[in-house]
Amino acid sequence: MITERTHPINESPVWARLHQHQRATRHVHMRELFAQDPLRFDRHSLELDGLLLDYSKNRITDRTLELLLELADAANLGQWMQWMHTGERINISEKRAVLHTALRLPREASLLLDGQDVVPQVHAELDRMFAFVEQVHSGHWRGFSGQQINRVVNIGIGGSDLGPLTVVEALKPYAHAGLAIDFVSNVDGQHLSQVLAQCDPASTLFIVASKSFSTPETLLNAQAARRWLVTALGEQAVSRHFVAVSTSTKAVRAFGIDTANMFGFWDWVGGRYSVWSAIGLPVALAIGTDNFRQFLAGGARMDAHFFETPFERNMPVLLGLIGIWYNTFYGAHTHAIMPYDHGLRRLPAHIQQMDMESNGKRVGRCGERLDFDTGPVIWGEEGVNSQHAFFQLLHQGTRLVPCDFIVPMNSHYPLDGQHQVLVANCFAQTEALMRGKTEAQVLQELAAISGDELDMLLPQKLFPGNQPSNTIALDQVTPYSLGMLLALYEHKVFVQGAIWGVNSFDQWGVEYGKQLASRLLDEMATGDSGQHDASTNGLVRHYLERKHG
Ligand code: G6Q
Repeated sequence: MITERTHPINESPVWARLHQHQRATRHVHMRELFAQDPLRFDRHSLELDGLLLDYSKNRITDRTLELLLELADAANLGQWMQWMHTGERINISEKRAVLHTALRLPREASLLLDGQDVVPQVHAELDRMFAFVEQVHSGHWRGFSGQQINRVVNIGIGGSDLGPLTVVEALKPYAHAGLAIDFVSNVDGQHLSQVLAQCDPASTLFIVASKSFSTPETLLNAQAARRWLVTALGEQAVSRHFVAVSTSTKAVRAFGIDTANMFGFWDWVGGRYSVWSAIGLPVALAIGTDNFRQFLAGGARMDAHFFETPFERNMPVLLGLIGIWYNTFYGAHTHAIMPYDHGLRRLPAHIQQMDMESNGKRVGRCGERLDFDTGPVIWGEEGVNSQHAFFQLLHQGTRLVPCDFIVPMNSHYPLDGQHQVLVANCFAQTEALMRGKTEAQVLQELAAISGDELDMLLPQKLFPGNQPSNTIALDQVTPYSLGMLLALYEHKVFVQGAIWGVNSFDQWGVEYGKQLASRLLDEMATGDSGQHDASTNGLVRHYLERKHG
């Protein structure tokens, strides 16, 4: 097992050299870099199977990249990639391998974990899942009273929700006709109630998705859905209307779901990396098995690129390093993700979870304290809409906010040239953020004004520019390209975690959250306002006094 404590990366000589380099180059404007090098786009963009990554609009020079690549070597990135790839237990605190990439391996591949080949297990489970999907689609799997299933409700939260939800939304153009898919995650009764109001019990299938099968929000929603179904159709209907996805057969059985209707996965698949496993069941039901295979193939294509390409041409490595350049050496606290595609609107939330749960850590892999900032705050919204909302701050605020723009070159819904408007908006934003608007330009615009009014308006109409962005252009959002895109971000997060020296695959903060509410719940049930701080005690008392009934 890998437990060897290494020197924190900020003690490596290249760390100090990167700080010096940042101080020496921080006033260089990207406008100058583009002016000096007409081939900057060609030199700083990469293409892989219809996915273009343009990273030229970044505050980087050849020297920056050289130093960042040295940083990757100093952190032993290649070794960590190899360890992940071959199933070493790199999730040290939980003593687990990290093998979501094995979920995307072709049937003929092989990968040994503790002497056992995991690939046949992965494909056996995929085959079971695909057979089930075919049964539902063909109408062989029917509801208890003989009706065909026309609505699926996935009950899960966190990794058992966001990944599949993002993919189902993004791939709506591939949706199987006659099957609606809903997702219920929040324990707030609104969520389930509003979805159930749309459902007919006789034709609804529930997927209870939980790796642990012990997450209270999911189990409470699942129990409520079960009561709703039993009230309408009786106890015997449960086995035709409930399936489970989990790593725990015992917990699924204890909940009362027939384990013949359970699809499994393994402890070496982290929740936020699990959409490629049986957690992807709602995706497979939505888009069909061939499309799901394409999604896996896209992920596998990015894996091959990641594991086999030299770092200087490796998309996830470059994205990770450039992110570290801003986060660590410029002190940028956040990173924005802007999909210019309505279907991809949940992508920022999915990447937010993937990144912030993985790298939101303050200690190193072996528990050592880290004296530098790690994972950034990831945020974002769909493009165009956000231009009319928060882009003001990006253009003229005081903060450095690196952005990723994600845009398909072709739409499934082109609507008379509207897609071109979308693409033009996306590119124009990246240009404006990079270029800004100079004093000379503003003076020209304000030629008719002078004196105090000019003094007042001039600074307000200036745009500093030099705001960095990456643009990821997909030929079209397809199962394959989406697979590549998600795997690209998974590996970017891995690269950053490996360099900062954190364990990107545990999540004690989430576990803590799971424990916190239970004590308060007990106290609320007994009417005891508890022994907390004055604020928490006061809030509990307030709730107990004000709640109806
Ligand atoms: C993901 C996290 C977390 C998890 C949820 C749901 O990596 O571990 O978001 O997915 O807490 O957990 P279960 O799938 O076990 O219900």
